[in-house]
Amino acid sequence: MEMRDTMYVNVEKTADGRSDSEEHQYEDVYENSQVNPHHQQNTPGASPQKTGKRRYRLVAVVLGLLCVLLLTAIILLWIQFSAEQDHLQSRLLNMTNEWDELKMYQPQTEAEAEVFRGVIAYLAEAKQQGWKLFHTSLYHISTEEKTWSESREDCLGKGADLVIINSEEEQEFLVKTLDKERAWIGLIRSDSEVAWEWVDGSELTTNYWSRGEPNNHKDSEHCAEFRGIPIKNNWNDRQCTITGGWVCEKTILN
Ligand code: MMA
Ligand code: CA
Repeated sequence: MEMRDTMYVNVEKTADGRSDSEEHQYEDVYENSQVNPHHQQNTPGASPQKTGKRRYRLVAVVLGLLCVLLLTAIILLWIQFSAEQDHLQSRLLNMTNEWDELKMYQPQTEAEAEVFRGVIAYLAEAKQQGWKLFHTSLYHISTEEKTWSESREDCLGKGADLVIINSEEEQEFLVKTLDKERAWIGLIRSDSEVAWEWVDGSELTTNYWSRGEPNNHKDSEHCAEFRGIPIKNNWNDRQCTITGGWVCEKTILN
């Protein structure tokens, strides 16, 4: 008897506890319903009972191997999944406040988890390129100096536009982020007689002009900037053709 057979028989007898006579009953039933008439020719000299037993064992061994394979696959997938989770976790932990909030988000379905993974990947990439996340927007502070129009061109080229300030929180975030740096914002008027307008065409409602601004100095100031003073009301109107830093903004929604 082969080693494999020995092992199998031992397992069979201890694991399912069936008596020897019961075992033979099963084998007889199996033997009688046998559909392959050539089977016995494959094992000349073997008794019909022995042949049936072998086939029965073969089926059991194959099923056993399949179980082992399946279990291995499940374990491997599980290991891979937890490694991915750990990676995401550690990556998110390195990020700032906004990211701390984001990582608390618990996707409810697999489809949602998929979208969440996409968002995380997109934001991680943006962060590497110097974008800062605040609420649902990404902000990019220039390292060069350009005129207002050139600045806007740069933002459009980045899939963004010059920043539009819609809330006090956003203004405070930008004041804090820019600190003493001057920077163009997406606020302009085509001439001295018309109202200020944001780059998306919306009218200016809440403003954060510095005291005494906009003064349209020398009747030539039609573009708005953060004037480089870290206080809440720090906008100034300035000549559009002067060069300065700028802030781009793009939404993460869509
Ligand atoms: C002053 C003030 C501003 C004006 C700039 C132009 C330094 O600030 O008059 O309103 O826009 O000068 O340089
Ligand atoms: Ca001014």
